[in-house]
Amino acid sequence: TLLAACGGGQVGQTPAGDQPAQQGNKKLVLIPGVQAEPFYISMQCGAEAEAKKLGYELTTSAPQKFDAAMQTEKVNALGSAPPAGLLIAPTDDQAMLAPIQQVKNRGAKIVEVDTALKDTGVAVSSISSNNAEGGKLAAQTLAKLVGGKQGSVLVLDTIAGTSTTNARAKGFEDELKNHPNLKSAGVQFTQNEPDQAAGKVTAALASNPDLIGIFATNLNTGEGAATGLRNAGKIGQVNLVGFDASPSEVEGLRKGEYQALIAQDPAAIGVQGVQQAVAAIEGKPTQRNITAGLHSITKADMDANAQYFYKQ
Ligand code: T6T
Repeated sequence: TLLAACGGGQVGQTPAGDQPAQQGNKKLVLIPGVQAEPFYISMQCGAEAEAKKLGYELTTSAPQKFDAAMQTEKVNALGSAPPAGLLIAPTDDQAMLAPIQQVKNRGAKIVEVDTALKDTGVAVSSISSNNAEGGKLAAQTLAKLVGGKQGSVLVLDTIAGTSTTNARAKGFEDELKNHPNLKSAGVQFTQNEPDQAAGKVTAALASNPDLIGIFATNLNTGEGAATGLRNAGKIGQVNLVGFDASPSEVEGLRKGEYQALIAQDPAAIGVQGVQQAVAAIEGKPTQRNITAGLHSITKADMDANAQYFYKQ
């Protein structure tokens, strides 16, 4: 479990009067992809504040690693009397289907936050960035950064089956076709481990001497990419476009290790996740798909965009 440094946010009062429908079960559980990670901490902060506002109690139960087996244990631990609502970021778009379906069968309303299952029939709502669009935005940002220069570009994805980063990589590769000066050096999986990402960068630099850009599809791939470039003395020579805006990525942007970051709005995903879960529990209308905002940030405009930086 993690203690989020949520601080500060205005938390509303429990509404008096209105009694929600379901037999007094006011419990919500958030199961993020992994513990102690700024994206999910920011999501948790948003979710906790909104739950409090709506008179619900939200607890978070996070796996130690971004791993479907570890996340399945957390889901199974909800047992036979699950919360009224489960907000979950499935770490695998197929392997997490059966355990989540079981919680649903036991009466919980399921809301997907960030990642999603392939099977769209389980959750009442999914709240996510437009990840394909984020990948496209990353390619356009990179194209702008290199000007007309020719060269190859590498994509660092996390794990096959992670709906979000897989969609970002695909969105990026699709958009590359509109920039003939940029040649794809391929998409590499990194198991969401910074060390693996660093190793893939070292290898790509060796096999592609013309490497001019890297798209890191999330926080850990970005941190690993920066390490790989640093080790090779290539910081600033190879443009690094990252995804997310963790404190360490923001620091990297300031130092010139990243040339741009595509920030998500994880707190808004948490807030809307709670709203959808509560609506479903109380028999009110829900919205099947909700898209959260994305923001491309460079060093030049980073101070004006500080509201998009994640909490730790
Ligand atoms: O990029 C986010 C999230 O959107 C993705 O699904 C997994 O990685 C992060 O949590 C960042 O590490």
